[in-house]
Amino acid sequence: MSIIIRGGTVVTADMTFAADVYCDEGKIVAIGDNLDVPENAECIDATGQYIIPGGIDPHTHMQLPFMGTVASDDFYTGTAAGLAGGTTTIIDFVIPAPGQSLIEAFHQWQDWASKSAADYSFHVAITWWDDSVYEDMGTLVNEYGVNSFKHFMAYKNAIMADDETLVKSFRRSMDLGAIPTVHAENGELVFQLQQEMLSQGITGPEGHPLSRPPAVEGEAANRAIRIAEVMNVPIYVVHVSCKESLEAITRARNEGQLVYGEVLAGHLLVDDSVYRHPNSEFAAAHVMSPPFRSKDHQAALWKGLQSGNLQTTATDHCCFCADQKAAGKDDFTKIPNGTAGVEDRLAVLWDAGVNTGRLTINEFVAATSTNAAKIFNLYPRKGSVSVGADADLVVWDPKGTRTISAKTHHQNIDFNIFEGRTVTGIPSHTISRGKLVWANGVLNAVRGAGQYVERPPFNPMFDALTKHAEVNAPTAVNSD
Ligand code: DUC
Ligand code: ZN
Ligand code: ZN
Ligand code: ZN
Repeated sequence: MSIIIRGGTVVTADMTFAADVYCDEGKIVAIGDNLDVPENAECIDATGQYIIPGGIDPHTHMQLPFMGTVASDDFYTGTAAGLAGGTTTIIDFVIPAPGQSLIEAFHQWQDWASKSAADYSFHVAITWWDDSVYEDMGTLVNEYGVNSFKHFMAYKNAIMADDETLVKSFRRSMDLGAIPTVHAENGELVFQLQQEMLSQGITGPEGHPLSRPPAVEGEAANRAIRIAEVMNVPIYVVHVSCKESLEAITRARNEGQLVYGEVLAGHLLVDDSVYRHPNSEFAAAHVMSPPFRSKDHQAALWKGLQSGNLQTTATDHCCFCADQKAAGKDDFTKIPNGTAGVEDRLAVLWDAGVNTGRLTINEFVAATSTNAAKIFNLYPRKGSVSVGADADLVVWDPKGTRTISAKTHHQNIDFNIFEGRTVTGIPSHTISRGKLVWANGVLNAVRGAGQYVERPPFNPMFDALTKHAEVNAPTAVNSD
């Protein structure tokens, strides 16, 4: 099947131009004026609309076994919802159970993800250290197309990586040409503060943000960034939610360190008043880590995105329904952490970013797709509108509107953190690997159509970094 998109304006991270785009066999094969294409090509009229690269959500957790339950959106329902919202690639996380081999866990996730409707790739979490982890990291990079490793600095007594694990895994990542990423929260502080809240009789969801204040995140972000500095490895900080961690990133970038930061659509748009809501089920539905923050932090995050100190946007899509959240009704530390958003990210960021003048349309494309493709080595196959790239495209209608609601969304969750928000700017069509899967409100996601995308290691970037370290090596001080 081939598709010709006519009459639209192509928008990439660095260019805006009128052109037709022709896709065949899952690839973009021609871009230009009045393209001559086979008569049987399906034609999409994009007059008055933009043609942008499909969104890449670099942070999702489909069907994650977590905190005694399993996330309710599986790889099919979750990726299908993503396609309805213009996201054509996700990077999810393999999180080995304690003691489970990384390779075995990777195969387990591959099996679960085989029903994906959109393309997917994996970060792999390093949650403890031993010789088998060292070996398996090499296998994952060299044979399985994994070039990023995740470290949870929170979740003590579960998946928390201690400093030894961070140091050794960062060094191993550098040697392999993979990038370490961190969930930055000091897990010991969270644990102690949780005990304090419970002992004071604070058992409801309002205890969640009190046990995870911004300093807890700032400490961990700064520690991870300093460890990366000493190990001379680039680092990516996931879900930056507050000024403290943004400041740690900004300082390091200003000193020439290769540090990247991700911000969630939820953290940009939802504030911490949700935890003071009189209905504790509503508050529990917003329990995620790091928690939603006050408006001054949100303003700082927008500036971080505008200035380029934060490069990517994600969702941390990890759905739990009300009956699952109820496991923590008498103890907030047992509420499964996570909120949804894979379907809504592009629209809410367009509405709150482009429509307000905070972001240009090109910056929007960079922040929702291209930058993630570059940082995780998917570019230009993903994140671009160029000949030879995968035909993952969105026809974006800047005038279309939608009122977001759990009643109409495609995500398998009974709640939406953006409930009632009316957005202007929506995908009219989504093309995934050359197939039209979303057209004017009709979803045609195909179970199993998504493919695993390998991400090779980053030799050029790491070679450059090694040279940079040599140039900057301290020289002997002459004593006279
Ligand atoms: N935070 C969440 O809210 N859910 C999944 C994992 C995480 O770090
Ligand atoms: Zn996290
Ligand atoms: Zn330097
Ligand atoms: Zn996460």
